[in-house]
Amino acid sequence: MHLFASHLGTYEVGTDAAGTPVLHPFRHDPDPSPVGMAFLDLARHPDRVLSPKVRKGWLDNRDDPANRSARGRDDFVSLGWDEVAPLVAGEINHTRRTLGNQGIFGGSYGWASAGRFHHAQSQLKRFLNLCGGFTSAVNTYSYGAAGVFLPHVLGADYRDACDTAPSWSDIFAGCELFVGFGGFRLTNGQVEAGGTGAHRASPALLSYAASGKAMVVFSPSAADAPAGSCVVHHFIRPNTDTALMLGLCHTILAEGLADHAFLDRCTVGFEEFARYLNGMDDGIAKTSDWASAITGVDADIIRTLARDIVRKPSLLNLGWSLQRARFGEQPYWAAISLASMAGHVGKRGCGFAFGLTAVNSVGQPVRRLKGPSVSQGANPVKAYIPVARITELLEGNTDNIEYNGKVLPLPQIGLVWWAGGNPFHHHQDLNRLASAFRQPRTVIVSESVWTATARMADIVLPAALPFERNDIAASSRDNWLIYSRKIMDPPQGVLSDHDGLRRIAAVMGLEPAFSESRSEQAWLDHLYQGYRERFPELPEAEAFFSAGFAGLDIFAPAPAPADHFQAFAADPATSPLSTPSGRIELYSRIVADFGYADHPGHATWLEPEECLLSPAARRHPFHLLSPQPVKRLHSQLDGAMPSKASKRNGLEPLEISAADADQLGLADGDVAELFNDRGRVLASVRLVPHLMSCVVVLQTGAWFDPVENDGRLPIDRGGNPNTLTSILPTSTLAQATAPNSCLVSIRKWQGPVPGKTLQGDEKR
Ligand SMILES: Nc1nc2c(c(=O)[nH]1)N[C@H]1C(S)=C(S)[C@@H](COP(=O)(O)OP(=O)(O)OC[C@H]3O[C@@H](n4cnc5c(=O)[nH]c(N)nc54)[C@H](O)[C@@H]3O)O[C@H]1N2
Ligand SMILES: Nc1nc2c(c(=O)[nH]1)N[C@H]1C(S)=C(S)[C@@H](COP(=O)(O)OP(=O)(O)OC[C@H]3O[C@@H](n4cnc5c(=O)[nH]c(N)nc54)[C@H](O)[C@@H]3O)O[C@H]1N2
Ligand SMILES: [Mo]
Repeated sequence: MHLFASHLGTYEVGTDAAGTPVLHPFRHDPDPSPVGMAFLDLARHPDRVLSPKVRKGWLDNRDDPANRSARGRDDFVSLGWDEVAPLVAGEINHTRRTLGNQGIFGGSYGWASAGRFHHAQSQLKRFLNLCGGFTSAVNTYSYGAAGVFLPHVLGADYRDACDTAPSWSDIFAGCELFVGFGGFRLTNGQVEAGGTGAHRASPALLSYAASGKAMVVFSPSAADAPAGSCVVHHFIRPNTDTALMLGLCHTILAEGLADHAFLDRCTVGFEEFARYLNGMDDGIAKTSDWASAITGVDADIIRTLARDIVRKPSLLNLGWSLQRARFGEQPYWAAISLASMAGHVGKRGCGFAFGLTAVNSVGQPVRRLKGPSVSQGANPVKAYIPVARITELLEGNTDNIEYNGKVLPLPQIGLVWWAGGNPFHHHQDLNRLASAFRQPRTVIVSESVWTATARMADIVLPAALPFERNDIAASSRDNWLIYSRKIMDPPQGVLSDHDGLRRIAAVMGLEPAFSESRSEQAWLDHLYQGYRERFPELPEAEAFFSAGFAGLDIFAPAPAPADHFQAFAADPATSPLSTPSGRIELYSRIVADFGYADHPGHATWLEPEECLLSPAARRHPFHLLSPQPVKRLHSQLDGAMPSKASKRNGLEPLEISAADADQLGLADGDVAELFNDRGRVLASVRLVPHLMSCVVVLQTGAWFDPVENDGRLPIDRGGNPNTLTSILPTSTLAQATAPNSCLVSIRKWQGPVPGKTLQGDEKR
């Protein structure tokens, strides 16, 4: 079978009546994503990068720092690979000479495309390590707060975003009350880093919701609750879930319902936490009435739910979105504390879970195909940043940042090289990021399309699209292995990242070490061999490549693995967690000793500077949420049909309630301007029935397209929410991204809508 693999799933390759290649759903996928079927649109995309490009001002004047202010505004000239390779090699050598290897930033965060060999960051990092190393980045935008903070509370085994949830089969078997904070955005579950052969997350959630078991969902959007006769949804003010959970904890404590046997056996620090709940030090008891005033959730609902959570075998699930907000560590700690007080941790399908339906793999009862990858080698440079501190790094105004009990020195950066990510989609406060990107001497971007990031580069290296090369795709959290076979050749002048880097490595005398003299097929054979060594039940290579797919348990899922916390809860002495105490730390001495005001030693309610309760809401009265896009994968496929069709007159939709729109004098289809002190964005008003008052939504991923505006803040006609969000971190501890804490004002746009800025490769 001829297959194409993507993060949105696997597709069968066919042809239409005219003989043009088309994608069809994979026959073994019970819930295929229609969005991924649009991938081939990119082959004809007007914004395709068709040859290496170099910015004119840089080419003419790269030794004069004044040229940098034209980044993002300048013309480009086309060069051949033979001309661009020595330019790139020259910049690497220049940076090494002047600043050392730490002057190269190669962190390159981003989702790139599925495929174990042609993974853009791995290829670039392998190459840069051969050049002597680079300043790197750690953690993710997805799970940046939880991934750093949870090891203090649950131990290092629970660092990974997909490792806390019980399996769906255990949930069906054991859970009678499922409480969701942050909701279940079903389209999110259709994505998996590395791809999948079978989407099972949304069907699993929907069948739970239809099972007649109780489900309660708290979210500012009613659309986050699945349909079901026993599903109840309550609105909650964004960023206040911690207060709700503390109110639940206080009720349980005050009514004598806490499971002290579990708390004594399996946790440490309950005493400190209880002091806080009772307001012994701050004079504020965290009662249900207190929580109600903060969250907007009725106090009776909180009290009733507290009793239900204790009495019924219950599971608390938190969306990852909650920790992409200011103080985003706290709702996770509060949920662990609440589940511990209820005594459900370790019971089958109960306790707490993070991210069920955030991506497909969370809670999947499958054996995992953890396999080999292309070695990145070792990085001799020790300097790194938590990934969301890129603006501070490039601005160069601070010498160091505090992070997780350490002080990280920030090196001076002369060369930035991004491959397989789009910071002008994913990072916050894009106008400020644009200024930061104008600081280093040279910016290189490896891209297939003219993203806003490519437009900010001095050198753009055109990368083949994922269907223009052969690869093996697999997610280490899934059980499918897919041979993603080339559908067409890349345009002349476009190379895969690997082949492009080979050309540059050749100029630097590093080619044999980089390629190990293997062809693409030899690399795929090598990787497949690695899988077979780990999983001998996989077929011979020849059989795999001709069938197009293989896997573990493909047609009969393996029995569910035991709940993570089962053995621990049964006997913490023999199955301890890898925390200092071996138990769940409801109070962490280590965290407390860091002394961070924004991250105390136990779960704590801290009011974000930007939320509906804060004084800043008097100036900018709307809370902007920026969830994952329904019709795209982040910024990928924004130019393809499903995403284009979701826009109006080319403008990204602003989701808003009818009552809020009415107050603003806005009607459906009007053009609205969202603004705050950081940016201005145009969007098309879309009235929706599911949002609470004063909460509006711009989905992520629309291409940032700033229109210069006489020295005032540029107007982003592309509609990217990150034009408005802030770089303020979740906390000093995790230094993670916090875009879901963002206030904006909204007004009707009176003037004409500016047209799209430069489009088409030939115009560069
Ligand atoms: N406001 C707000 N912002 C957010 C979030 C949010 O919730 N709210 N969520 C954050 C999260 S969780 C994430 S994960 C990030 C996602 O942010 P990113 O991962 O940066 O987003 P993508 O659009 O997937 O970027 C991948 C880029 O790689 C390119 N690419 C694909 N394949 C290849 C290849 O083979 N070679 C090369 N060279 N390039 C390739 C694509 O064209 C695309 O431009 O966004 C974050 N940003
Ligand atoms: N189609 C599609 N799916 C994707 C992606 C994509 O780009 N496209 N990206 C993938 C990636 S990289 C990631 S990390 C995951 C992210 O998965 P999540 O982090 O779970 O998803 P989000 O879409 O950011 O948010 C989910 C919901 O949380 C709610 N929410 C936001 N803030 C709050 C709050 O303060 N309190 C409460 N109670 N609810 C709140 C919003 O209403 C939103 O609908 O999605 C993945 N899935
Ligand atoms: Mo993510």
